[in-house]
Amino acid sequence: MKSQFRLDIENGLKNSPKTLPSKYFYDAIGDALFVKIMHLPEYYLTRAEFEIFNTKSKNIISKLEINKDQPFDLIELGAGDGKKTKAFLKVLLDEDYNFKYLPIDISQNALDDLEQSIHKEFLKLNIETIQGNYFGVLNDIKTNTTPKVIMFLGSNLGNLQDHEAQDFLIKLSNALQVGDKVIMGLDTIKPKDVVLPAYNDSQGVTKAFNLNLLNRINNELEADFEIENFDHSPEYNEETGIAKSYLVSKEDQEVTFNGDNIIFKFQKGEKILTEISRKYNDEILNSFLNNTKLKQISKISDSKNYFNSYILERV
Ligand code: AVJ
Repeated sequence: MKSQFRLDIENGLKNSPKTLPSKYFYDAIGDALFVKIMHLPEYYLTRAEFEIFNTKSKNIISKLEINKDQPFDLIELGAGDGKKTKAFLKVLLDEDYNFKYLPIDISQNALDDLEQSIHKEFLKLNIETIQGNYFGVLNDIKTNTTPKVIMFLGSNLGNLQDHEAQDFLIKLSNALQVGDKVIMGLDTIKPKDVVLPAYNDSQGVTKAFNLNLLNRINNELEADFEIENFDHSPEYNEETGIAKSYLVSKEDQEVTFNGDNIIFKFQKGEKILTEISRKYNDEILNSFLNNTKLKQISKISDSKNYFNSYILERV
């Protein structure tokens, strides 16, 4: 039987135009490259969101209206290295909130590192890691009535197409009980000269991150992509707020998947869409929340207004 990975990749390459799902960026090499991306001078997103948690966690916590006597679950979707969350956890622990931290990530590798570092830095913290994708996890948390705060940071929602994001928000809303909260970190729509370099850094880390997907396919699906025959090419539309990353074929070429003898043809200049990074404003977020029971109750921004932490309540 074909693995989900193989099915998703082969189906994406049968599409026209060709696509590859960005969730497969994150193997061990992809995880490491993404950590590098978060430290790049051009990649403003992580710094801006970190600034919010580093300077305004108390403000965020006050908006969550948590009763200190009532234990709650702090569930983080796509936790990654947890750098921003740790600034938040520290304030919660200092202020004696009674909670369990449940980071969820697609990468077991990232979760293991996070769990280790959390144990070192926060001796008292009750943590339970969960490997999986967000959609699966939303089903699992539905049955549990412990009050919840869901963290969905890093503008990860931006990786979804608009209809998928709306579908995700409906599922999220349905998985929560009245009064539960969501902390949603979203990149703001801003000019091209700020956004594009974040996806096309001068050191070529983002290019390596994008091309690593082809390496992963070669390694795990016995394909023969010639990595040097593809270029990294990001685009950004200021009006819609949508950034897209492509891999562009530098020549007419064929790639064989030796596992099951499928051949894909690429034309010179042909683009494969590998990632969408949508940016948000209040209006777009609110329109996506329209069909849900989630309401925006607060918005906290960094000093440059590059990034927003939205607090949503399940009403
Ligand atoms: C983690 C999905 C928010 O889209 O900005 C960074 C991933 N891709 N550089 C983003 C990413 C290229 C990132 N997200």
